Amino acid sequence: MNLTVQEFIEEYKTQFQTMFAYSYEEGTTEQHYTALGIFIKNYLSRHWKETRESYIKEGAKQVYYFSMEFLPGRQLRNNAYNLGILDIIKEGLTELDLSFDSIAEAEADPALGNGGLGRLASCFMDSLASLSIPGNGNGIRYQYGLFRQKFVDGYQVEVPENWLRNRNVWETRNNKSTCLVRFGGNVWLEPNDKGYYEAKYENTLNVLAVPYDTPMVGYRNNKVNNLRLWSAEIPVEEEANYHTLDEIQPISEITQVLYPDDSNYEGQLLRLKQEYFMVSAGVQSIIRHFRKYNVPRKNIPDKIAIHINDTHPALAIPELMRILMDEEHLTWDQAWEITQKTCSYTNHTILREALEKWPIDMMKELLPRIYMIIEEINRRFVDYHLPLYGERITWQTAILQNGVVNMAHLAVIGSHSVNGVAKLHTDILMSDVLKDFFEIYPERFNNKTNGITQRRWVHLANPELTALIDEKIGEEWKRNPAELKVFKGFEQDEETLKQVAEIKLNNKKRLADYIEEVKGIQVNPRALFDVQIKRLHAYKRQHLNALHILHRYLEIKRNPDKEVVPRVFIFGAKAAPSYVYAKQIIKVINSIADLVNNDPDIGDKLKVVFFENYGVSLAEKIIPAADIGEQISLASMEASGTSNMKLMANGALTMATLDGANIEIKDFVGEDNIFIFGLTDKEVYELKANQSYQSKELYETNEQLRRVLDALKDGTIPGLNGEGSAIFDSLVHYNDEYFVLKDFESYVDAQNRADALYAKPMEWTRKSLLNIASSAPFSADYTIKRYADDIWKVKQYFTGDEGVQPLDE
Ligand code: CJB
Repeated sequence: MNLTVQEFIEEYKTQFQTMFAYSYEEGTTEQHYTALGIFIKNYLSRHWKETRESYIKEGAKQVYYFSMEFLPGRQLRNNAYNLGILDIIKEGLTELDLSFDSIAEAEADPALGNGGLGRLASCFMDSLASLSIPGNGNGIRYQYGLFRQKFVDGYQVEVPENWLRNRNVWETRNNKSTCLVRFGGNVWLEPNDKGYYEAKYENTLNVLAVPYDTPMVGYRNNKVNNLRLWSAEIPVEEEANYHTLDEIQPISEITQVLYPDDSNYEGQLLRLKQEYFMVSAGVQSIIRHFRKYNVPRKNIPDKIAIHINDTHPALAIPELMRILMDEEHLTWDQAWEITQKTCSYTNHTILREALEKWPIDMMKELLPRIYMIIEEINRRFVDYHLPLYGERITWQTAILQNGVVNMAHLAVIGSHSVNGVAKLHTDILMSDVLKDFFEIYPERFNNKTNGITQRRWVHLANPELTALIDEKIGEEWKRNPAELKVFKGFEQDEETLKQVAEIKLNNKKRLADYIEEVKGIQVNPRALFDVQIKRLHAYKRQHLNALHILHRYLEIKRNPDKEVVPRVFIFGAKAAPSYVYAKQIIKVINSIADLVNNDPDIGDKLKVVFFENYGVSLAEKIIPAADIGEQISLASMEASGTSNMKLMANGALTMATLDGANIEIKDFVGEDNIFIFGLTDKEVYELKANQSYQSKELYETNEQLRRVLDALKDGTIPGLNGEGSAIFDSLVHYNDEYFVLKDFESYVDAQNRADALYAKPMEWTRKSLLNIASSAPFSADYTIKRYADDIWKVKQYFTGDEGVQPLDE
């Protein structure tokens, strides 16, 4: 199907008129977005159908990525690009006097996730399709996504995100594939005359799970995979039983809103309901689909891989057991073997507060049959391991402990593979967080360092840079990221360096205009753009960044005549609504911004910009314009990070602790081309173990630090209502849990090194180029290839000579 510009124009005009009964000239931008989205969806629908059919025809093993979060970002541009029709559409629209860019901005950005974990799931969807791997997403169609963030007087205020207000052009409601999910009631097992036990239910709450399917378009390979998001409804045959809104509430609330907590476990009944709802619907529909393969049930693991993205979907394990036993009538042992071979689990964090532990009573009441199965998994686990490993290890690894169901333990025991998301993180899982499991099942543990899709984060977000790379090394890198290293050959080429610098400057000018438009702050595009974009969390240490800004401010005030490298500090971060400390940090940074941006002594030397409502679309604007990417978590705490990869791929230099994937970034780019500072993970562990850290001593002995800390509470920063003091107290009086003060000096040092380098533009740009050229290993295509080969054992399905070629690392 080779669409021409003229064909597009004709078809688009007809399409518009058919939809709106107006001619296209009269359309609003929003209408054009809808018409264009539907045009593209129609265009890809044949591939969508053919891809699905070909997987069945080929008997292909399929992977199902179960995730409570997906952050796909806007899809119009991405889909058109991957289909290879973006330029044609742009040209066609220009001829019609329409702007593709403005139309694309009319799309709602579906915020169906909190942060890195959700975005990773979506990068993986893009890579699965682009590598021609049969891979599907399974998640929840939240009616309201992550809250929209506003700042009022510098405080975060949360507003509902009604992303479905206008029509979602990408989804297809699939009434044919609904299933029933049961909650509560009584369950018992009854022997029947066929020789097996039947599960009997009474008084259950029955919920209809309705799938909405969204195409996941592969990069120029005619492959379209499926993202299935489930929505909860009243079963049609039970509609007559529901009379009031209150009665409907227990059902409609299930898929109403995404929990806004990132790396934090809340233990609320509704969340458990959501998790089971998604998992049960997903597993039921997979097993139903499996029947199409017409192979014996013992072959389920040859045809299906279920991936558990963090513990949130870990109930897939008992749910698969339930279906195999209660509905497919397999024995426990048969079902268990299949389940373990089918399921695999990724851990995304070592934060204790994020590890899910559900009260047994809650689980028993909400999911009685599932709880029975978990109890039995646990009983068999303990019986088997007690004689082999003894009391300590067995009880520490049990699923049921002190009245709770430990979901990480369930996930490890029920899976054949457990992976971390960066080398250091996996090491910490094996040596600390899951070390007893590592002793029992060493063969299950493996590392899969995260990755990002260059298609969205470089090709589309940074078209000028992409064109430059194409010009210098050809286009092969787009299909085979390893080719990007050829770009390193240009590190001494002055002309290329000038072009790289100019592209960065252009991106910064665009961002500067945007900053002026939305924040009313004028920034100098030639200043160093220093970016920290991620969830607001104490371990990510946005407050360390804030202390450094304060330090700079005070220095400029003390030495107004000293030359400084001008900087614009850029933040984007949402805090969980109930996370008081994180919200205090937001307020303090906003107040520092007010102080700095309005001080006439400061001028262009220092500006602070905190964007509201950080998300995928904003990231696409900020990242190409960044000079420095801040990755300053306390070593050992950030499992991987992925903004570090996106920023590096766009030529930002990384300001980093030796944490998560920063370590691998350093290894690939070389330590001369990254700014490393701070404690190592080993030092952090030691300090914690010997309890020798006294943050107050640092405050008392380090004058520079004291000045900065005092500024938090002595009235230097306007508009604060105790937030500065709260942070001061946490750092000085409550012993600074995340070693902010301990790392402060070395951070300031690293920042000074950055200044010195920025003063030598060619040298800076050379390092920037080396970062771009060293970013290929962080392509999600590689990450996904490794998951496919090592964990899921799924193959790439090429048709003819189309498709992404096998990758050469
Ligand atoms: N992560 O975004 C989340 N949410 C969680 O609940 C737990 C972890 C993040 O996952 C990313 C993808 O693996 C990691 O890069 C990041 O370090 C981690 O915090």
